[in-house]
Amino acid sequence: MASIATAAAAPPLAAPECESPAVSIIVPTYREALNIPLLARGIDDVLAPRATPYELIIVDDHSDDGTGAACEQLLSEGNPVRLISRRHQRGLSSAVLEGCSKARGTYLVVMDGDLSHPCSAIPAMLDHLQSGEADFVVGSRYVPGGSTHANWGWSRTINSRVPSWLSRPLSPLRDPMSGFFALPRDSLPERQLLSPVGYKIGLEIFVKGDFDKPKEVPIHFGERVHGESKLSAREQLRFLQHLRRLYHFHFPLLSELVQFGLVGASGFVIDLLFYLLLQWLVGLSHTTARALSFLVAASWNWGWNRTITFSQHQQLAKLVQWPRFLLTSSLGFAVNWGSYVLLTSEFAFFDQNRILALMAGVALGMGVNFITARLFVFKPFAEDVKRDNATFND
Ligand SMILES: Nc1nc2c(ncn2[C@@H]2O[C@H](COP(=O)(O)OP(=O)(O)OP(=O)(O)O)[C@@H](O)[C@H]2O)c(=O)[nH]1
Ligand SMILES: [Mg+2]
Repeated sequence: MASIATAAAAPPLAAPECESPAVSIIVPTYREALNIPLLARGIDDVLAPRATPYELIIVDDHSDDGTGAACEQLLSEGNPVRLISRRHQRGLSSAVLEGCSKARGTYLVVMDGDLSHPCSAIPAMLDHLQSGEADFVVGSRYVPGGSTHANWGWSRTINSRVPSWLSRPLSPLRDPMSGFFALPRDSLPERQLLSPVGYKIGLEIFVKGDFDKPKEVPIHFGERVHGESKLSAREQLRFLQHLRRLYHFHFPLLSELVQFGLVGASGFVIDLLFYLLLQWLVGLSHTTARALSFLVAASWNWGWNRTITFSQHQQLAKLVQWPRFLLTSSLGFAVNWGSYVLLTSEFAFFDQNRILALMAGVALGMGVNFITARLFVFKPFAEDVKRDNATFND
């Protein structure tokens, strides 16, 4: 549960003089006590000359490094800082959403607390929003004029570039995951639509929101000044899960079809493996081995489709769902095999190019498999069906 300044016994750390700031700057922090004063001064240096009323919201996960004292010090110097200290929750994305929900500004700016995002970009980001030229602005490393720290080695560069490439179909932005972004507060998507999983809350907000004028402002992405990175390998794996969900949100049917195809491809390998092993190791006849390997592969596919492809669909009891999936898979296999026989016997072209007939059979079989699995085995919830129809009608 969040509370304002619960960590300190001192008076609440909220800037009282700034009742309705134009801008709320939200900074998630964990053990950034040494960086916070530098960041606060950097922000003030760019916003004070413009006379922009703002509040700086630090959402801290109960750091034990003097973050509370650093904020108190800033407050005593007249800095419009508010500290939200969370005791029972951790996570960068949920911290950002917590900050957004407490923000009072017309515009929100989200940035890291480790000084890797340059405060000097904030005025340009706000100008784009205020002029109405943009409805979502990102501080970007990957547009002309943007850059990263010269010491970034190849692994850091890959760690940053690959996620950007993987997210390309989801947004027109080159660097939606820089962690530095700004938007009007009233265009923040509904809280229940957002899942604060992983590190990439900017991408989550952009994909789930209704933004049609995104813009990128070039930034130099610096090195953190004090403290350690909290971005672990586990977070990076979690990003892949997050990406899968976002693809599902953005391209519901296509993403299921691709996952179904990938599971099917892995099932093909299992099928082949068991077909050979059951003959070599167990000594079964090739026909029995074929039937059993199909059973194993279809069960494999069922398991992965249940856990991954259709994880967001209605889940029947396993003992009901498994035989149903075997049935629909058998139908898919019959269509696959039947169309191969039909094409090669009825069309000279396919008889001369049997691999093409095989591929056409696989595609048709998979199509039938997918449709029947979705209709009879992994039924979508009613609201997903409505959304699919809307996608088709678009
Ligand atoms: N509230 C909160 N903030 C966090 C948490 N994890 C990271 N942060 C903050 O989120 C910002 C980004 O975290 P970093 O550790 O710098 O992650 P990064 O910028 O992706 O990784 P580096 O490039 O290694 O710096 C920093 O201000 C962190 O203090 C968390 O669990 N809770
Ligand atoms: Mg950082």
